[in-house]
Amino acid sequence: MSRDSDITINVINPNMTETMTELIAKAAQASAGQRTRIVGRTARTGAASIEGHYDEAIAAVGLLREVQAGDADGCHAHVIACFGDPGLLAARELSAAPVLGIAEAAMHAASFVATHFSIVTTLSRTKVIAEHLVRNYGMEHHCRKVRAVDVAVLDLDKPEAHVRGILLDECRDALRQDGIGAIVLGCAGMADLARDLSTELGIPVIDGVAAAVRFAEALVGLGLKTSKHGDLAFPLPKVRTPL
Ligand code: 2AL
Repeated sequence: MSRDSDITINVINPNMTETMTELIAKAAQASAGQRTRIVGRTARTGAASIEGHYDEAIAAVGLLREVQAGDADGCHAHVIACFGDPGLLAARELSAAPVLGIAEAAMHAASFVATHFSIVTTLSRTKVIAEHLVRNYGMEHHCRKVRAVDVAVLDLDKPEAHVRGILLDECRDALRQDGIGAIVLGCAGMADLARDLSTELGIPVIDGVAAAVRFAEALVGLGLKTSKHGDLAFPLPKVRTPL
């Protein structure tokens, strides 16, 4: 069993935008235990931002490559820092270390602190991705609504996009209309906003990067690894395109 101080977490941004990886790694380190080391990695192939099914599909291979790199470096756990959790189950097949998706982590965290939550994501076209995940993760009883602010992922850090104000308005609408006790932020690029929004709104606002990092620490601390019995066993040896 590892102590907190021994843990290295591989936080992978599956989109190709380095500035976003920096924001994510900073948020991950800020939420991590004092002596947990965060390694931020960026996918080298795929898309600049992930905002649809096609982007998710082409991002998956780049993501898997960074899982493999993290394993080679001896990381104790992996975090997929994109709200669609692209390639999550494939990553769990590839690695024996725990792999957490930020959507799955955020929804579980929300369900621990509120009976109902809503998700506030980026573009409307990505809502269906979050809705599918809600069903896949058995969260239909907890998630009241998936909302979108129609800000593109790569505009989130642009001052002229006024993201804080737009998110606050959407969260306030969710609070008034959805019968919820918590908000889940639906993009890794919103990681730096959760704390401030939570203070402003007076309810838990959950960033999946922080939640996944803390859950990863807990799983490593418990000595739990990804099961290699059944569907998450290492991929069968066969002819394949190398990663
Ligand atoms: C995301 C995310 O977290 N990173 C990315 O590129 N796209 N999710 C989203 N809903 O826009």
